[in-house]
Amino acid sequence: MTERYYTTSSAFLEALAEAGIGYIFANLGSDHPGLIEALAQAKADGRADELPKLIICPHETVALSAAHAYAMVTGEPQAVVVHVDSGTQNVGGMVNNAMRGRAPVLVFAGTVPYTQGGELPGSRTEFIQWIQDVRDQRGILRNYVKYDNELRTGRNVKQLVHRALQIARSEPAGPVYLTGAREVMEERIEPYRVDAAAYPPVAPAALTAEVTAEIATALAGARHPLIVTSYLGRDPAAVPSLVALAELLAIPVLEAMAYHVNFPDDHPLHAGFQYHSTGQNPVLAEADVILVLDSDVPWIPSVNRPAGDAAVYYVDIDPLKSQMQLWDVPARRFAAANSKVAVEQIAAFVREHDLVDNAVVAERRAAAAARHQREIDRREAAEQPRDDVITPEYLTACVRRLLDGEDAIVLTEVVTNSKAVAEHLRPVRPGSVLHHGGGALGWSGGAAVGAKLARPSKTVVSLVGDGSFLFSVPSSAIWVQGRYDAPALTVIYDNGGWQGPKFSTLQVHPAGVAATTGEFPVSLAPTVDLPGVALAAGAGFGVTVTDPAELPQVLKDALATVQAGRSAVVSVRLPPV
Ligand SMILES: Cc1ncc(C[n+]2csc(CCOP(=O)(O)OP(=O)(O)O)c2C)c(N)n1
Ligand SMILES: [Mg+2]
Repeated sequence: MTERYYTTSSAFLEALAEAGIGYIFANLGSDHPGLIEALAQAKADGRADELPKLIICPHETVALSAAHAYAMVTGEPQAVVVHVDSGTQNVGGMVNNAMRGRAPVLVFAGTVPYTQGGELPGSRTEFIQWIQDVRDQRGILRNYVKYDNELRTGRNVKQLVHRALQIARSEPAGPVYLTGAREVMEERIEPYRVDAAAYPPVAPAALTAEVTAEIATALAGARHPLIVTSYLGRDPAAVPSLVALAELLAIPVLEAMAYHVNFPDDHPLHAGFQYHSTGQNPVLAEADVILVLDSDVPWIPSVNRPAGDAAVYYVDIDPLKSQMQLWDVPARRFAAANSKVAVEQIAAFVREHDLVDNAVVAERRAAAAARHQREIDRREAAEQPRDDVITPEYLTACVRRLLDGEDAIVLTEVVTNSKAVAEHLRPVRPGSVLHHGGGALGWSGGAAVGAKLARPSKTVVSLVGDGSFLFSVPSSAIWVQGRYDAPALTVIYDNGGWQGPKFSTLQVHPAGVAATTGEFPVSLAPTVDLPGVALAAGAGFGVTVTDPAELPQVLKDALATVQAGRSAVVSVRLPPV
């Protein structure tokens, strides 16, 4: 027996701190007495600052999305602690988001004790420990994590934490899952140290010289080269490198299913945003050489695809999407590389080999600039206010003007209004817009907490659909925002329901009975008082807006509330689904 109280739980918490983790987003249960005792012990010893701070989240959706957004903003993982199988199931869809969004997060859950007669400290004491005893708890998350393992002793818990974090942080980054039984977490051990610096993420991968030459030569020789990207801007430092390559050869950049600032929207080479299209994109059709950089879905071939003879080059750290069952994008070359490194290599090759044909480049630049200007004119017309309704375009323009000059991080979860938001928010600052990158709605409430804790000096704004707002467990999210001094402005694009499934039905059955009778079960009437939910959970401001003329002032008042330290929710009524 050691002198000092020190258990697996103490070592686990120390390892997180030694790895640079400042926050544990936690929802606790009967599996956590070891952690609770270790934290209390550290506080009693005056060492609380040496361990991560617990952020209590009344719902696990909030916990994981907060850790996800924190990692997106900083590049650094945080931890999530949840309760056995039940809490693990409640992180639910948010782990799909962390996986697809390539966010490093360490999720830990206890398991029920494996002794029942008091054989070991931590042995079963509560009936629920039989009820929560399932065959494969780790299997709940195995579809979504890069690594899962069970802590079996405190004597190597630090090595396992660092290994899990090293895997989580290495590209493609993603969540990892550890479990530990109550007896293991109670095990008394000798304090020990492990050097966290010896577990760095894998260094960025580069293109080979041959592939660099092949892509650079193809782009330089193309008549209509095109770059398609979806999430290169997850690394804000990659954006200037992409701009440099695009400018060098006057290559237009098309953002496909993009929710980040991959390329500044005000740049003449910005070739627009491609979301769920119903028709062929002319820029894509015209291209003869296409470099796809960091994209899961560069186009949807049933509605929109490149010309059959276009030469496609695919660069992504995971170019074959081995975690997707069906994925089929024919290309001339696939290369696994860090996209920032790759575009810098391609640009360097072009310069070193003097591949720029100035006349061709100038002509292309002029054509792109003219197209960009037409696009800006079209958007300006679309965002003009109307007397009768608030359009998503006008609403987004109001948000853009509100945030002009503001150092803001904008989280988006607006589903069918994604294109309107991208086109009218017109973001230019890399890293200023975040989206989970996954398939599960309900991220933005918790994500706002993570973004604000990561960058306390910034203003955090969430733009969300009404359905997405309800998915995000708003009572829990707003409460956490209030308790941990992480205020956010939430603007709800309230179209009274779920436009998404209606859109899907119309795509498959454009002239079906649902379409002709209007029988779509997607309305969320009678309307929930969405700002009222937020007010009840502690928000300082909650208003529903129906009048286009009132909108700018309400948004200003809401922002002022956030800047004074309390969360604000503005629900804006759009034409109903
Ligand atoms: C967790 C989860 N459940 C269900 C869905 C399916 N889904 C996709 S879009 C959508 C509607 C979302 O509503 P809202 O946020 O109001 O956006 P809108 O479709 O109205 O633009 C739903 C339910 C999902 N993506 N994630
Ligand atoms: Mg909606």
